[in-house]
Amino acid sequence: MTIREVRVYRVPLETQARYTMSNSTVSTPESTIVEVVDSSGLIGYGEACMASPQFQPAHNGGIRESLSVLAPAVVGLDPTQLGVVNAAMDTAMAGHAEGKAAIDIACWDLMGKKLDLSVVDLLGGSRTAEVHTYHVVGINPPEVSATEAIRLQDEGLTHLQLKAGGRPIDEDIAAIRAVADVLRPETELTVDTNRGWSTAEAIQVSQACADITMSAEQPCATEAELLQLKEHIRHPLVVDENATDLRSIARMISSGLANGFGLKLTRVGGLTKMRAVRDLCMATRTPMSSDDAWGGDIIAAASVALGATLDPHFSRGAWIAHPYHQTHYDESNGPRIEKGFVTLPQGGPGLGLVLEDGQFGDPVAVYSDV
Ligand code: 0XW
Ligand code: MG
Repeated sequence: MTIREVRVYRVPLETQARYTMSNSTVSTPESTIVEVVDSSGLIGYGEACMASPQFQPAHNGGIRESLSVLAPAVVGLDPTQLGVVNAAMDTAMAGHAEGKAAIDIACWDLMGKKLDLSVVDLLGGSRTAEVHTYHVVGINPPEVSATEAIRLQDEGLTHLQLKAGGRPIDEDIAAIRAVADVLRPETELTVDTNRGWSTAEAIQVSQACADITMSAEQPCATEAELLQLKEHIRHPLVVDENATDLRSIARMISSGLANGFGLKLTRVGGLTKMRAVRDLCMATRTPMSSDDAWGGDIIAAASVALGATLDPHFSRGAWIAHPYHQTHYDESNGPRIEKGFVTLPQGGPGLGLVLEDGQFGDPVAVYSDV
């Protein structure tokens, strides 16, 4: 079994429920879908989609360009030998974890289809009956955020991620207080600043909200700043944007900096690399989420598959972009959120999605062994 062809597609995702982060607004990102085709004609699917040009240092057009180097490096390899596939991509090109992730995920899907097993089973099996998710409450006036928090809890959400940053901290503090006032006992609150505060601002907000049970996610831009503020803040620190690979994650666990992580499959380079991160986080009892920046059913299915394999006690859930856009590649099996939990696709082996040959239109590029 070898990789015969890699096809690349560009798929815009119409976003209706726009949301704002400290430094960006998500509008209509263009997803990149990858089909990895083996010598028997079986197809595995992968996907990478950046939410905005600011969140993750990658560009949707750049992901497709990176595939012009990465795809030829894997054509002819056995897609089930994921160590070899990943080593070939890392040798061909430094960085560009997003393009590597799309190919890696497609190989997992292909391997599942070949072996008639789900990706969840290939990753070690499900540790939970249901994978919980969290929902973003965007940057808004306090009363708007509180109303949104009430609506989401009415829908069954028990994990809320309130965005902050990019405005005077008094406004952030007022929004945190307004949301905290309407939180139900079972709801967990994370305040995610997406790198938006200075260390002084992060310390001031944390101290002003010392009476509120919440976590502070990525309050400042760099690991050095997080180290500086760590001993002065009153809340557990969750690292997102600075958690880029196994090495940085290991360092932030062993230094005691991170109390948890918001992890993105495409930022660490796919399921193979995320599996190693998962094992490290679970061995060190460090909570993590299994998310991505944005995207459709394929990346959502991969995120929830890995999310299902986490020890529930140390799982921060799996985030998917679906509630924010209306696109499903597979109407019946695409992951959906029901009462705060994400459904796992049940359409068959691999990622569990049923996708039609040709449904993404004409490929923007094809890399093959002929
Ligand atoms: C909410 N997310 C998982 C998706 C967005 O793109 C950003 C991210 C976060 O936690 O910052
Ligand atoms: Mg975050």
